[in-house]
Amino acid sequence: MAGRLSFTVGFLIVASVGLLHGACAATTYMVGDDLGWTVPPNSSYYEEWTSQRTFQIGDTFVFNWTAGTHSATEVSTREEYDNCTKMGMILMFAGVQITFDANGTHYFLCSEGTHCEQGQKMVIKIGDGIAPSFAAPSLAAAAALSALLLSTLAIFFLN
Ligand SMILES: [Cu+2]
Repeated sequence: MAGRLSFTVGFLIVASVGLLHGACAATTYMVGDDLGWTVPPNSSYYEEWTSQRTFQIGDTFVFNWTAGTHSATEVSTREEYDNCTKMGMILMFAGVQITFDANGTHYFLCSEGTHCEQGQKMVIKIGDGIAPSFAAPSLAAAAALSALLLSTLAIFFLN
């Protein structure tokens, strides 16, 4: 699989702006609960997991895996998600945490082997699932703040 990676490796701060939303009851979710982020026992497992929950701005998602190689890969479109397109922002560290600071719909899958095809994929809908049409001016400040707070993650991009 590594041969398909182009090592455009950047270090990016994954923003967590929970502090900016102090008034909200932000929740930290362990993706898949006890199962974690892995090839699920049935292909609709993560769909059911998300359908039982309502997510909001400031919520954090922890992608945990303890055995085997996985990734939390965010793809851009529903089509890519449906097709298990393994191209996008790949977070390869078990325990990676992602916090969303705006409404929107995010598509995650595992880019390893056929894990996605076996159901290791998940749609996270924040709020109404509709992203704001323009970036809020505060985002840069939020990112700067987060840089002070959070660890650095390597982000791999697939070609
Ligand atoms: Cu996987």
